[in-house]
Amino acid sequence: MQTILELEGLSLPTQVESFQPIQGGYILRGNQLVLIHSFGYTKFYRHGFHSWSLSCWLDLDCSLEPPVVKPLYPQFDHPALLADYPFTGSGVGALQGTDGRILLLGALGLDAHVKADHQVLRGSADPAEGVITEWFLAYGEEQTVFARYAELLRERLGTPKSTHPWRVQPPRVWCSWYSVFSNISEELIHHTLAGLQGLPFDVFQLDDGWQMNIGDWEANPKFPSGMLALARSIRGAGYTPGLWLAPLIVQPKSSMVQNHADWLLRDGRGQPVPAGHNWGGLFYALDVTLPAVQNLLSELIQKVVNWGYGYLKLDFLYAAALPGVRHLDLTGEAAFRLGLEVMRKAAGDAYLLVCGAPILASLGLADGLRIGPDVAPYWDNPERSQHLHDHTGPGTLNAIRTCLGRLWLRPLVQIDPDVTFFRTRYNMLLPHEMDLLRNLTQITGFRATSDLPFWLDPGERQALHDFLETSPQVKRLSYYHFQVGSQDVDFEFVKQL
Ligand code: 9PG
Repeated sequence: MQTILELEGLSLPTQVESFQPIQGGYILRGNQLVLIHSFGYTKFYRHGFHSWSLSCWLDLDCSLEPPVVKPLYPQFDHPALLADYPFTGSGVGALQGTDGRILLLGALGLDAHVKADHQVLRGSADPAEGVITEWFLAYGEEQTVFARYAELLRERLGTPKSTHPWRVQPPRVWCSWYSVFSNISEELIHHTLAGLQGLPFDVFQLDDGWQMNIGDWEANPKFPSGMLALARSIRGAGYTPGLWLAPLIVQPKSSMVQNHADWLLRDGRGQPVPAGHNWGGLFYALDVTLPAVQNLLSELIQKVVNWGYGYLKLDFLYAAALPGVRHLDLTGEAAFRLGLEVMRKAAGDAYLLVCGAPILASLGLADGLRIGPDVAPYWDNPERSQHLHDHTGPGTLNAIRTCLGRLWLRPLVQIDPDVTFFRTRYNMLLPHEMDLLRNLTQITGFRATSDLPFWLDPGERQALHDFLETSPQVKRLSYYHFQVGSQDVDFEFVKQL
């Protein structure tokens, strides 16, 4: 039906199946919504598909070009959002009104996209047959409107049921990735554990580099004593063992692909769906709607939990939500959520940090959610950001920008901005850049680092110690401005794209 919605002094010609006022705005129903606005070339809030995807406010008249490198597209964003890049949103989008307030359109279900131009705000959803998607529409102060949207999402998607003390205060994590990347070994882990003694971390997390292949989740020859023995050593040192896995993707050389090619997510022509390019080649996604794949996921998670890992970083999860033809007739995010539910159940009380993960579809199941791209010990890589138009690549600027755009998720899930740095060794960040990242971490409350203890001088080690011991008061003064303890923090630089 066509109607004119009256909202906080706005009159919005709208095409919708039905609508109903609710505290703070309207609930709209429809799989193809059209709203005519009169804001012209204003600012648009874009919300990317998964952890690494660009999320920030953009000028509708800016000329942000789509990323250049096509084989990496799945790692950047959802294909439907890249097709109309950049004025698209996964689940939610918003426009700034002439008085500075914002008009938010946010789906309350999965597999929904928002799109805008200087005249129209659209919502489109692709739910299961016969289902009509519900949306929240509101006009108001940015923080109020996002808070109300988050509340409605929580009613629909829940929050994790865990009674773990980490529900109150996220764990403090040492992660191996941002110092040695995949060059981890049993020896280095033992050496690092010894060096960390006295630093109040909760979790010691091994990242990528321990496994045989992506898809073959057994220890490689760099871990001759095996993963169970390693977990014992980590626990013996006083930390909860943490482990990285990418359970929903597979490398072509993995025994999983060799033996079970029928488990791969496929396109309409029966070809495996490429899920990205990394580890020296392309990789594929699993069809998580297959009972055999669900068994495999359940067994994998139980196996690593039984080894003794109580904190699992589940990475590259977006792959299972890509468009494709599935055993069950489910759309991408709904299928992914089914897979995550299976892993949640198998994990029991273990903490699940999801990464490279579809955002809305992870809510209520994940304990922690990475909300931005990888940080790096440098500010930006202009070859990638400027010349290849990719703002999802590793770098501190990219990470800060997208994390800032996702702070509204904090009431729903623990939000992980990625690690922060204390070392000056092997680090090109300037002191004020390190400060900005550290302040972002305090704003999210999720504290982690990858610095090797023997890279830190005594002052840096002390700074890390203090950081782990204190949580300063945080006040958001505006979208870009914060007070963190006694420091005024200005993130306005992220506007420059
Ligand atoms: C391990 C890492 C770390 C890191 C994750 C993830 O090719 N890519 O586009 C690409 C994107 C992200 C990425 C790696 C590759 O990082 O975010 O914390 O766990 O995997 O491989």
